[in-house]
Amino acid sequence: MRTVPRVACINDLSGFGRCSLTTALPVLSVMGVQACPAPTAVLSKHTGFPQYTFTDLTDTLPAYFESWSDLDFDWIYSGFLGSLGQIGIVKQFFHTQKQKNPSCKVLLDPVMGDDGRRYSTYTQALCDAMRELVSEADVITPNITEACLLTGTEYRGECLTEREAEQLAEKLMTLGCGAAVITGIVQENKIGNLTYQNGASAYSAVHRTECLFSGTGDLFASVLCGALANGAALADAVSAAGAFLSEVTQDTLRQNTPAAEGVLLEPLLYRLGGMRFGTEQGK
Ligand code: PXL
Repeated sequence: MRTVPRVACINDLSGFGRCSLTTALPVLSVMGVQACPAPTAVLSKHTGFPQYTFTDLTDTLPAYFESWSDLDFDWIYSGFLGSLGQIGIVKQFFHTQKQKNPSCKVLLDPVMGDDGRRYSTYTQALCDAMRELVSEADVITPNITEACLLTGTEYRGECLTEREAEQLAEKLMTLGCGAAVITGIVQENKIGNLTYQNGASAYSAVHRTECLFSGTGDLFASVLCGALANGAALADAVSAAGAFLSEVTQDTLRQNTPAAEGVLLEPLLYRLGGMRFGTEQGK
């Protein structure tokens, strides 16, 4: 590992609403990770707002990645993919990078929907292609909606028992990923994440706020990525991300800001800078 781990962040740039790259870049930087953005689309606001502009950058990506072919990354963190062609290009980038550096790992956040619904830009064909991309990932972080879309499971709300979540994770594992973290599992006043790796699952939960803020999945995956890139074991990275998210959402709720503007991570970002993680070795 380099002194400063290097991560390729494939995600959109949304000018307003705290999500994707505007979340990933500050989080990774404060965690001591070099975050290299590859923007998949530029939006004036994220798609949760009533109006926004959307500029698809698929055509720019092949040359962008080609110019990165002399670089190698410790992790690739892939988020919102805005078109079908993009998924193929990203898959090729995974292959090229893994060939260059066999220890390069892929964290894939299959950003497809939330609360039982697909995002407005997300077609069935995109869902199918995302399912294939999952097979290339070392770790995936779907919420329940995304886990259902990926596995063809009927969505029955955010409340799942640990056993139901484990069964959903087992289905995800059949898609070929190395590990799966299902986020946002609701149990009464708690919200939890189920991690499935090496044939076993672990569940951890934190206090839940009533309000559903935009971009929480991006914040979770970004902190997770920062921890993993620093050598944390997956279970420790999941706990760190869950705990940080809980703090930030509770703080945001007190400020009473519109849910679409996302969680107010700025005042608490500095806390991520103090986190220290052990290495995977010996765990
Ligand atoms: O937070 C996920 C996300 C990422 N990128 C874009 C989005 C959303 C959710 O609405 O619209 C563009």
